[in-house]
Amino acid sequence: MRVLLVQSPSGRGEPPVFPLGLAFLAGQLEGHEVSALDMSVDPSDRLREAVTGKRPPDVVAVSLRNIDDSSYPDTWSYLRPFESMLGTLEGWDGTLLAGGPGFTINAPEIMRRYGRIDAGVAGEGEEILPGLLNDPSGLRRSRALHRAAPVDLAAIRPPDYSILPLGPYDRHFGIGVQSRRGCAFGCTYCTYAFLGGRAFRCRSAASVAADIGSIRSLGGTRFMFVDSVFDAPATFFHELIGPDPGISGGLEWGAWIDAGIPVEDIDSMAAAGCRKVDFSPDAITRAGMRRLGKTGDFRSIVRSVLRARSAGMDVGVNFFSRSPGEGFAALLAKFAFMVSARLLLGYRHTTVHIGTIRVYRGSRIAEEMKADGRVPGDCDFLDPVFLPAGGASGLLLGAFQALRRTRHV
Ligand code: B12
Repeated sequence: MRVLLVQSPSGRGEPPVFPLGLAFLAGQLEGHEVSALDMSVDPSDRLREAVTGKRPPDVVAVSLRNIDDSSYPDTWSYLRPFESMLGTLEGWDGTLLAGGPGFTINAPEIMRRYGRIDAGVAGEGEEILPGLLNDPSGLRRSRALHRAAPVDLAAIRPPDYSILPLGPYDRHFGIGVQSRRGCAFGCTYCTYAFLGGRAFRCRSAASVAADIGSIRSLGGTRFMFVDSVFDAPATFFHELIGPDPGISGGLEWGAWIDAGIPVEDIDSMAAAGCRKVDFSPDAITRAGMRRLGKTGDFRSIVRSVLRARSAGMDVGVNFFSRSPGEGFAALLAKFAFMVSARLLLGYRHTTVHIGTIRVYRGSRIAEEMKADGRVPGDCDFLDPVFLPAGGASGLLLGAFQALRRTRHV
């Protein structure tokens, strides 16, 4: 069977992200003739040529990674380029399968909106896809939405990083490595538990090290753990970064970590080659963090940021402009943190992002908003719903965004 794996286009010039989900799928497709295209990197002619050429694919398996960029107030929709990509497939008579994180969050609505999708998979595709490929013509126009259960990570084969050249991805974010799925933290706005389950499922440290070895042997120089919180669970974290076998094999890497991480663990990460850490406290007050379902406090953010910078890492910190239980004073504190951290700890090496909560289907906030009538009970959140800052906070944020736009022109 000829299978073409396609990452949906971003539709604008932004740094591309290696299609790790497709690499995992490719790893399971032994016996098939597999090729891949990333529409964010390859011009759309390549897809047209592939489907109109002498040996067109029997199946196109498209990964819809993003729905929108969750930016407020100027939101970029990735569905428009996705739709024009579907147009490119007109005239091709094969089976179109869709999946991916963006797809999974809003699978029923996306299936309804885009009639060209023959069948969709919400969830992890490794176990279900090989079976679906046994009878692709049976899937043609079936319009079936398959819900895939979380896979047994010990039973699947490793991702195939050779599906695409790594160069375009390596120089931006680095290549994605996944050491676990799911998330045991119950942050109210987040989709990760919806996508991967409410507990961490860990791969073996040896298979993670083998992935990093593959990246290195394919010429990659940097990687990034795509895991929700790299330092949890602690035993697995220590197994990964422990001195033996040593995780990075000389490559630089980055990860998201919890601000409550013991500081010695930050040092161990630096010793293991980590060059970038990101924190998402999201709120700045203890009460605000609890309302978002988070542990931690401001002191632990400061302590961890300082330690990471003194260990030589770049640091990113993410906040929301408005989060439940926080008002104007908290927003001022976030700006004060942004300015002081960047000026005192290195402007280029310390980034602080103040974003807006984009409410997703499957998150706890979405359910609360339906229950208390802030959105209609049948709201699917595919067209973006935000929790923007209002009043004085909204004005301050608007002024900051305007200033930033002038600086970027
Ligand atoms: C890591 C990550 C990043 C990293 C990527 C780093 C890297 N080097 O890879 C960074 C920080 C760069 C990033 C950026 C962005 N991200 Co991001 N990211 C993630 C995260 C946490 C993991 C993605 C991942 O690698 N998963 C691991 C792979 C193995 O899983 P997968 O892709 O889901 O694939 C599996 C299944 O989906 C399925 N599958 C996938 N494709 C297909 C196709 C078929 C046919 C089938 C059958 C199955 C199938 O099988 C695969 C294997 O199980 C997800 C959240 C999450 N938990 O998924 C958000 C997520 C994908 N990101 C999201 C967003 C919004 C963005 C940005 C737009 C943010 C921004 N404002 O800039 C950008 C877009 C960048 C771009 N050009 O695409 C959203 C997308 C949904 C949406 N809101 O539109 C997510 C879901 C987070 C969220 N808010 O809910 N991201």
